[in-house]
Amino acid sequence: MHFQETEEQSMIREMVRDFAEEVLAPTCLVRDKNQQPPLEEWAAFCEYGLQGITIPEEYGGNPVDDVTEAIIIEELARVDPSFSVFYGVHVGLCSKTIALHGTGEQKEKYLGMLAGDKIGAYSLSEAGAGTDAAAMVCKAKLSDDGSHYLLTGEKMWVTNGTTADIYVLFAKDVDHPDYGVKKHGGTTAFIVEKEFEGFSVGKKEDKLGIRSSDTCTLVLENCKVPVENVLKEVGKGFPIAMNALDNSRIGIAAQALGIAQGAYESALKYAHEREAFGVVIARHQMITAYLADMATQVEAARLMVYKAAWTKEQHYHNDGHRHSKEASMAKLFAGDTAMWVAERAVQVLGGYGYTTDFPVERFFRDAKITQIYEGTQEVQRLVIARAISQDI
Ligand code: COS
Repeated sequence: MHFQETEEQSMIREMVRDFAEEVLAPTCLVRDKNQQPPLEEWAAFCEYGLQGITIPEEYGGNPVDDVTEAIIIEELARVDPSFSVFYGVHVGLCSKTIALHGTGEQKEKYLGMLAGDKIGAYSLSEAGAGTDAAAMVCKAKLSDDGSHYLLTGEKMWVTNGTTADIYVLFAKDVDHPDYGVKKHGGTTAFIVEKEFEGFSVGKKEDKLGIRSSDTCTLVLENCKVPVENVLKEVGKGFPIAMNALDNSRIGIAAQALGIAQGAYESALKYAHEREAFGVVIARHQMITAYLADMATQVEAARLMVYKAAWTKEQHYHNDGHRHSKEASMAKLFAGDTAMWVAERAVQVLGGYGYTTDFPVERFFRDAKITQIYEGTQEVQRLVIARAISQDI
């Protein structure tokens, strides 16, 4: 066991950190205020080729290991949490899911685009099916001539929903033998293009945090999806959805880690500059203790996130086991750490921390979502509890 980054990981970390500080930092506050998606920044980021890290080389990608994926997301979130989730959904929930479950033709067609400048999204949740994903009611029905499915219903909480070109989207095939028998019966994963007939973008949410990442509903009105766009097999979509979440919960944990790191660094810097009672406030014992606790929590979260990413890598390549427990533990711990550290950071800055003059105010708002999306902290506890019960 060793805890050192590889040379390649350090090189990529440095490259992403430079990009985040030079390109994302100058615009992130304005984008946050205006709820403006980072499209220009995305185009600039695509120059590095890192949009294809979950895509095999034969389809135009530049694959990296799972720890490196976490490092990239962490570094983006350290400066701009909105951009990190924009990116994490593209590489994790969308591209990776197609890479894992797609046919040769699907990979040829869609991964090539996603390794280029097209944006990916993932759409599972609905108004009445967030935590209880199997309760989804969006329906799919095969056309009379068998050439396509017609999808109807409304999806919700879709990250990159307004900006994406390609969606991995879930609906239930009403003619599947398991439909209405099993709770998730008939659930099918489809690859949907924005231009498909009957597809439209609905309401865009006005959010507390990660405001430069767009979140919206999708409206499906007899949306026409060719049969060749079914991922894997009709009725086999629920495990695909769950596996995608196991993967991307590590991405959210990495985002939370980056938020905690960014908030901690802002507080540390401020505490060494700001004077009160004749000394910098970092020399006041209470602030010193806060900073020590923040540094410790961030480091503990980092260990859990990288361990979960490493476990995912081992399972995919070696034994095929699930990494649900490690992913949910990392997401649970790192999400709570992000919230706690961001709150402490605001406290260290006092009144200044409550203003938009310093980034801790944004980190504080952004941190909250890491306790909510990709399954609330309550869902993570449920997944962990189920996994540890199977261990005995
Ligand atoms: N990987 C692969 N397959 C999985 C899996 C995983 N991690 N977890 C469950 N499955 C499979 C099960 O094996 C089962 O398959 P069979 O019916 O063939 O036996 C099926 O999926 C149903 O599993 P289960 O009964 O455990 O599902 P539940 O309805 O109880 O759902 C939770 C469990 C709550 C964990 C799930 O609904 C969930 O993760 N919800 C949160 C969703 C979420 O994060 N949404 C927000 C972001 S997406 S926009």
